[in-house]
Amino acid sequence: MNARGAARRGRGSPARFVVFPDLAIQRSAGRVVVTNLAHATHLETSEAILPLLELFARPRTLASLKAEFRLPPGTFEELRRHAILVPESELPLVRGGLLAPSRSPIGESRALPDLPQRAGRERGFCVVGVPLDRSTASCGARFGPAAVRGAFSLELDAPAVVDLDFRRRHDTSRLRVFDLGDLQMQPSETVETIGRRARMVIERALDAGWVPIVLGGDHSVAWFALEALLDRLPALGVLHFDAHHDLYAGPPGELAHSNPFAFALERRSLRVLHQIGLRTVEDQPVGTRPARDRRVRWVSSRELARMRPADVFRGLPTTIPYYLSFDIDCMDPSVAPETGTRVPGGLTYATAIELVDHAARRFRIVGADFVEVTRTDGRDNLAASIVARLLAQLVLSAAPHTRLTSYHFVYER
Ligand SMILES: [Mn+2]
Repeated sequence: MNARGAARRGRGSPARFVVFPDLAIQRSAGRVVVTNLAHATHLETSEAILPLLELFARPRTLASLKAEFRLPPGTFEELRRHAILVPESELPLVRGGLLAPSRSPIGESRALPDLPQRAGRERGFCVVGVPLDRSTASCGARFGPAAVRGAFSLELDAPAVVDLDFRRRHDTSRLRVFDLGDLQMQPSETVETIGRRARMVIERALDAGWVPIVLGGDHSVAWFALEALLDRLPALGVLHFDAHHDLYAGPPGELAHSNPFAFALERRSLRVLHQIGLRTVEDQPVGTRPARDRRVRWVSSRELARMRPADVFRGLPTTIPYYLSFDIDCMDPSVAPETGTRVPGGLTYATAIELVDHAARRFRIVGADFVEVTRTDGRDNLAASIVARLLAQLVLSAAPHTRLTSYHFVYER
C-alpha cells in the first residue's frame, strides 16, 4: 500500500505514521543500519534518516512532515516496506512481528519487504502459511503449512521441470514462486485480528502482482484471501473442493472453518460458487427455508465419478477470474487420512489432479488456498503429499510446456 492508499483507508482523516518500537540502530562511518528484528528487515541508509525517525517517534501524518522536511523520492516507501514506519492504526497488528520465515520454503524464501514487483513476462505465486485452527474439528490444522512444505520436493530453480504423470516438460525460467513463511499469531489473538494481519500480507502480494497461495490452517483462512479479492475485483468466481459445503450457519458474524463461503456470498462481486466433491447427508436446520441464490452450484463426489473434467466445470463463465479453494477432506480418507473431518466416498488422486490441472488451465486463477491438512499420524503425511502435488500442478500451469519425450538424463560432457 502506498502513502496515498494508506491515507485513503484512514476513513476520511489522513493516516498517521509512527516509528516501529524496538528498532536496532547501528551507526558507523556515516552509514546507518536500521534493523526491525520482529519483521526480519534491515535497511542500510544514511544518517539523514535519524532526525526523521525522531520526528516520527510520535504519530504524525506524512503531510505534516513535508512542510518541514524534504525527503529524497522513495524514502517514505522504503521505510514503509521495511516496517520502520508503520501506520499508527496497524501498530497493534504488526508489533509482535508479522511473518516467520520457513526453513523449507516452497520456491524462494522472501521477507515481505523484499517481495519484488512482478515484471513483464514473469508469472508467479506467493505462498503464505496461516497456521490457524481454532475449531475442535480442525484441531491440528496448524501443522498443515509445515507438513505441506515438508512434502514439497521441487526446487523450482532448475531450467525445467518434467512431469511424468502428464507427460510434460515445463520451462520454468520465467516462473517465480516466493514463500513468505508463516503468519505469526498469539494464542490470545482473536480470529478477526489474525484475519486483518493475514489480509495485509495477501494484499501486498496482490499489489506486487503475484497470485497468493494460502496454506491453512482450517478453512476459515480462505475468507482472508477471498475478502481481499472480492473487495478489489468487480467479479470473482470460486472453485471450491470439499466434502462439505461450508455454508453452515453459526453465531452471526463469527467466522469458522464451517462457514467461510457464507461470508463470501454476502459480497455482490462473488458471481459463482462452484462446489466440487460434496457428499454429506444432513438435516435442514429447524426454521429455515432454501435460499434462492443461483450463484451456488455443486457437483457431488458420486456424480464426479462418472464425469469428464470438462463436464465438471461446464457452464461456468470463463470471462471472470477465479479463486481455487481446496479442502483436503474432499479426497477419500483412505488416500488422505490426515484431516479433521473425514467423510468416506471422496475423490481419488487421479480425479483430483485432473480437475485441478483442468481448472488451472481453463480459468484465470488469481488466488488459492489448500486447507485442513493436519499433523502426521504415522510416518508419511499422505494428505500433505497430495496437497504438495496439487500445488505443484497449479504453479506449473503458469509455465509453458512441451511434450515430454525423455526423462532419462545423462550429463553433458
Ligand atoms: Mn472445508
